[in-house]
Amino acid sequence: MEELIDRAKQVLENNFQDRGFTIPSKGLYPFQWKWDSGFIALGYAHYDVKKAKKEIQTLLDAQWDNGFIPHIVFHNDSDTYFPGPDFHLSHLHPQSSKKFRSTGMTQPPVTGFVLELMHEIVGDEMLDFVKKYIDKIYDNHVYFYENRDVNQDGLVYIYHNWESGTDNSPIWDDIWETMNPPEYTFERRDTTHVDPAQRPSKREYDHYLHIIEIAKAHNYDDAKIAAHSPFLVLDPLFNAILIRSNESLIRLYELLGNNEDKIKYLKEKQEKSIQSMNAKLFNESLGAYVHYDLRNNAQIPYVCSSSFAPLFGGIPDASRAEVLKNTMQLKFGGDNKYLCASFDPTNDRFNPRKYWRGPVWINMNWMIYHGLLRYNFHEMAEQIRKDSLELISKFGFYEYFDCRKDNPDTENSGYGGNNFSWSAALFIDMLSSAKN
Ligand code: 9WN
Repeated sequence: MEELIDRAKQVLENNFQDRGFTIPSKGLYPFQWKWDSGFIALGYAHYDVKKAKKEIQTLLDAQWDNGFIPHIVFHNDSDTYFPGPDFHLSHLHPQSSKKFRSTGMTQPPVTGFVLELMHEIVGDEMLDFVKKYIDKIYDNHVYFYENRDVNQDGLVYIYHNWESGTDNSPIWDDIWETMNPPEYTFERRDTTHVDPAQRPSKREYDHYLHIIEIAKAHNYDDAKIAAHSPFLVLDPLFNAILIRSNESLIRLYELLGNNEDKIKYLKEKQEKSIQSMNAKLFNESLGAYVHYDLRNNAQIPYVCSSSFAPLFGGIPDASRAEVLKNTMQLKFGGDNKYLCASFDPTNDRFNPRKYWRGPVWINMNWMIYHGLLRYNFHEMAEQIRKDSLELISKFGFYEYFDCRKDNPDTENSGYGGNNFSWSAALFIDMLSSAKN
């Protein structure tokens, strides 16, 4: 394992950029991504505090005046990725960063819980950093609640599948059916780095680009997006992460003292968010949390790895948590599968090789692991941690992995980008949590 830890550090080292941030994977993802940076900082926190801080700082440097933190920050130019800054045109929004070009969409708000865990890993040496940056993260949460909580029920919307982080999940298939975007002409770059069988299709990209064109036509205005975007979803993963990060901000503000107003605001939102999550996003017959389509005013009735993220946010009560664990065991578990597939392996839409349509992702496993621990499901937590470490040890620091233990297609079940930063960073974190 020591040798693998060194290799994990090497992956991060090689992906680290002079400007102080870490790319997810060479060639395939040449910029800074929001939720990647959070997971990457957790890895660094175990052995290079300076880099851990820098990772978060470079991300927050690109925050907009309205508190928004973009999903990609284009610190540098690169022609290995599409769509880049010239497509996204973040300057269309009047409050966008004047210093950095970025996308006009966001990603799951991990920075709150990351800040708390960095403090936990490093100790009080982190307090000055926490003090300096916590308000920026708080502003990001206020941004969500004031601009994206359309029903005022504590649940915030995403307007693009790239905001979910689970980009081509079968969850979105029914939404694509409601749209008929033009056939755009563009040059894909991802499929020059990765086998196209493991990536989204051209037609899926047409949908992705079309939603951005609509948002751009409204200068990325949140209210107009809420009114006009064909994609408007309440995502259990995104909201569970917001809730988990609220909790961290509350605890950190309590530790710092003198922040009563902010604590009060967060606690009020927290209570409402948890209530609504349980009332609106739980599907009794599936025994899992599901997505909710705001355009259609209906749940999207499929189980995927995001369905278990509420455990990480402490959202279900004990008996509902038990139901969730059993659903995971029944549909995603068993002797011939690694936990946890990104989409229900018993469903027709499951594809074990394609991006978010089935493969195992290490960041999801890391959140589910902590969620299971939170509810004292020690055996299953240990299973998911072991599976994650085994997948990496056997196949390498890949972006995603086949969940089939007896994969007939290939000897290497590692897919997507290799030397992928969050797989390396969370490998380091999961190994160290075993020692604790
Ligand atoms: C679009 C960087 C990102 C991750 C996402 C993952 C993938 C991008 C892409 O890579 O998405 O954001 O081009 O496919 O799905 O979760 O943050 O690693």
